[in-house]
Amino acid sequence: MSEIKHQKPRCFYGTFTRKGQNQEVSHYCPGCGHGVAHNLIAEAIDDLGVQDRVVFCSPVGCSVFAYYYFDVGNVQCAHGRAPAVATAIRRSLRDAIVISYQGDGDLAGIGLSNIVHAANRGENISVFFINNAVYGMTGGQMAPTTLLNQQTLTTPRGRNAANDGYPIRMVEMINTLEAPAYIERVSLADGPRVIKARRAIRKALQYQTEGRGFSFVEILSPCPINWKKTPVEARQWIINELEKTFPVSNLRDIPEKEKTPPPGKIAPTVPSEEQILKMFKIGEEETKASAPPKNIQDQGIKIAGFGGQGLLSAGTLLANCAIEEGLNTTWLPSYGPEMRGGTANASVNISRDIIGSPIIAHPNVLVALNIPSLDAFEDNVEPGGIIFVNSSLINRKVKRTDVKAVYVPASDMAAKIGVPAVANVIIMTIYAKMSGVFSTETLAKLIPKSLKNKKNLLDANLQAIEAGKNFYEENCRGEI
Ligand SMILES: Cc1ncc(C[n+]2csc(CCOP(=O)(O)OP(=O)(O)O)c2C)c(N)n1
Ligand code: SF4
Repeated sequence: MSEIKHQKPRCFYGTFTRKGQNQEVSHYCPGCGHGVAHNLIAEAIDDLGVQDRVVFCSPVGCSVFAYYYFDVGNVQCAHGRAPAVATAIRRSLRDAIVISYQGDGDLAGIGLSNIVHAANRGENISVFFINNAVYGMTGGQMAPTTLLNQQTLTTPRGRNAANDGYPIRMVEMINTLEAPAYIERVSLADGPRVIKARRAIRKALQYQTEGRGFSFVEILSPCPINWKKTPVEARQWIINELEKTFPVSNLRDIPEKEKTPPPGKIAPTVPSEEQILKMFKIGEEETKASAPPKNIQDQGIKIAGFGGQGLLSAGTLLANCAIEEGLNTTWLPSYGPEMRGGTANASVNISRDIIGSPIIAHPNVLVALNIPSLDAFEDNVEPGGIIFVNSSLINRKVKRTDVKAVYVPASDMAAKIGVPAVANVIIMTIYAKMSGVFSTETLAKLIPKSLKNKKNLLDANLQAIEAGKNFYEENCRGEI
């Protein structure tokens, strides 16, 4: 009986069943390098006997359908983000063999920062980088790795350094980083080269099983259809042209014992249950509700104003008051593109029930600290809601007639106290008195905690609470 020397890798599916026409054949073009690279990876997985442990992070690009071929775990990642996804899998599934398989548009274009940082952290993953010098799937546009003078859909006269920059050499760039364990560029241009590629792929996976850290294998791969060449011409072009800019070579191969410490073996990054409880202060006395939940209506509060008006910390103070009263809460900050002086807002939900989303499209309470905030959010307030207007800075009236407007000269009152940022505390005190969601005693109790290293402002904050209470007594009592 004759011995079978070569057969379809076991970790490929028996049939490549896909949606649509021609279901059971490969979706790659004739002569494409992706199929060869897949085969080499599949053989290595078989050889190492790790099929059950492999999680394949497939990219956006022609190889997006890798999950139709590999009978392993698969996550189809957002464009360029496979190294970040692979990192998460690496750190949460200790036994997984994690592959990040990416094209040049995916890895060196849209996801460049992802791969650099994963390499720099020395994640114990194997990256297979298919460099075919074009964006294949979308029809052959210029990629970061397109050669100078190479004609593509978007460089019909050839890539020109002055307009388009130079080809990016990824293995050389990764080789500037300290952490990676293994870096090699290989080619699929002919048989001997494919055998070397096979070895490199196998080594990258083998090293991962040994916990050596980050491996990066760049694979020069034909894309005959977009290069407008026959499969044979495409392979010749790799040797004649592509390999000149991207020389095939092993740039790094660090023996295990020389890696100190091997990044794959550093301290556990998944926190223990005890650490998680501590992180979120679960079970600590100070976060325990001091009162049973109040019977309140759900509150969706938006505090909006200039960055620097203290509205984001006012939001956290509000949320902490709710927690103190035994209620559920969320706090979601939103910053404008500018920093100090730009617009910002904080959304705070408060409820007796579990809160599904921190987003508040229609607040029932709006605190508008400046005109742009009133302009932006007035129309979104729920009918029957309240708008607190900082009338020191807003010289117009609320246009809506189906909401309650409370005009508080909060900035002027805060200026009298001597600390402009306490304007929020004045309004929050009035809100607390009107709504009954939390008491002003709770507010006063939590203020020292919220001030952290600004304890000198404690007195001003307590004065602000008194000013808010007085304002409520004089202007709002009995209105709600
Ligand atoms: C966020 C996002 N931007 C752009 C696209 C369009 N797109 C799909 S595939 C692709 C290029 C893929 O090229 P490459 O990574 O080189 O892989 P190849 O197809 O050559 O294997 C682009 C730009 C997309 N799907 N998603
Ligand atoms: S377009 Fe290029 S990379 Fe994509 S399947 Fe066809 S030959 Fe392969």
